[in-house]
Amino acid sequence: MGFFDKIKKAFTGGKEPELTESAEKMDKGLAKTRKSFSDIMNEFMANFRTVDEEFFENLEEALITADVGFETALRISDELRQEVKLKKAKKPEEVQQAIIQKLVEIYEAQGMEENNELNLQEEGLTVMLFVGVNGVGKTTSIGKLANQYREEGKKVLMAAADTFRAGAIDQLVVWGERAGVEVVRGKAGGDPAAVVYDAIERAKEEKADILLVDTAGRLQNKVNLMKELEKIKRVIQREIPEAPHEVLLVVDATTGQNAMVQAKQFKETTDVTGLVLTKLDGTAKGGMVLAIRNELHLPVKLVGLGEGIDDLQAFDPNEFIYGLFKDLLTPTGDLPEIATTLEEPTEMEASAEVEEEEAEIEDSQTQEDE
Ligand SMILES: Nc1nc2c(ncn2[C@@H]2O[C@H](COP(=O)(O)OP(=O)(O)OP(=O)(O)O)[C@@H](O)[C@H]2O)c(=O)[nH]1
Ligand SMILES: [Mg+2]
Repeated sequence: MGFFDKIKKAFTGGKEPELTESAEKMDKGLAKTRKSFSDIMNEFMANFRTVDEEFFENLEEALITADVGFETALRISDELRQEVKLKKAKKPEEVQQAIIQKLVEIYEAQGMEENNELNLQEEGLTVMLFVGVNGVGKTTSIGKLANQYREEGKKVLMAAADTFRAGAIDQLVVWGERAGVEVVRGKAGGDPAAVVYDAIERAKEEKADILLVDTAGRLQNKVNLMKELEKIKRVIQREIPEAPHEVLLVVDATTGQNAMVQAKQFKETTDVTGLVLTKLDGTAKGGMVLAIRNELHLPVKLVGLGEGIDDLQAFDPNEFIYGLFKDLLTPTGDLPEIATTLEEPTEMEASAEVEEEEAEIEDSQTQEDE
């Protein structure tokens, strides 16, 4: 499936109606991130004269500024150097489309095997461990997620295993009240692994569906932090061998490459199963999502789009890419139509659209051949 089709599909074909609402939310939440990405690309394009060596150098620089990652930036400009279509392009819009298309192509290719869904057990307890440095949004994300699952009718428990930072336990308790979810807690300064043990026992007794474990973002030092996480994991595994079902690393998207460095460090020491990317409603540059996939090879599973209880969403790769690039895609005349088609098309409309597109593609191919 081609570039436009894929993005289009996220917004039209084959989805449940309620996802349209989430697409809209993602779209709104990403407004600042999108603007910051578009600004960088627009500034780059404003200096466009011809596709020469300087062009590629500036492109690399712009992409790095947009947080797509160093390797990805180089790869994109290298691949674009080979593109005949780009060399022939005279109009800035054509050049811009070629760049975005390449970004999406690589992103798609790298995501073939990626599973962005949370590993929820159909039977019995699902344990999710949240890790990450201080202030990234672990506790907030847990509170939001607990609320979502509780709303879905699941029995949820939270474990306050950040016993290090003063106030951390109370903060989770406040979220528990908001979400209507019970918090298993111990003493401040106590052993976090003991809290987790208690929480698992309780979850078993109460036949809970989901246990969300909050952990400390900072200890005396990094080694201690990693050791503590290991200990927590061992305690969980002793009780439930196949758990934790998710070890979610929370990173703050506004910190760009710093977040990438943190993720690499955690990945080396802990078996991270996925990422929660928070604060995408802020001025994150969004390109990070490409760097995460292309260079880190960890699936993003959840995104934080605000401080409110409803501002956490499942990560949909297509929705996200559309949300990030849509301002840059309009010049082709191919996408404005999508922007207004947030509603589900009827089956007939959808198939008519596909036929139309196929005809268009054939047309353009015949034209190229001529
Ligand atoms: N705008 C915005 N703010 C967020 C988001 N997620 C978390 N925050 C804010 O980030 C700040 C830190 O969040 P916490 O949940 O306390 O972070 P933490 O990782 O638990 O931090 P420590 O407990 O210190 O390790 C809070 O002010 C949150 O409201 C988000 O998606 N968007
Ligand atoms: Mg916290």
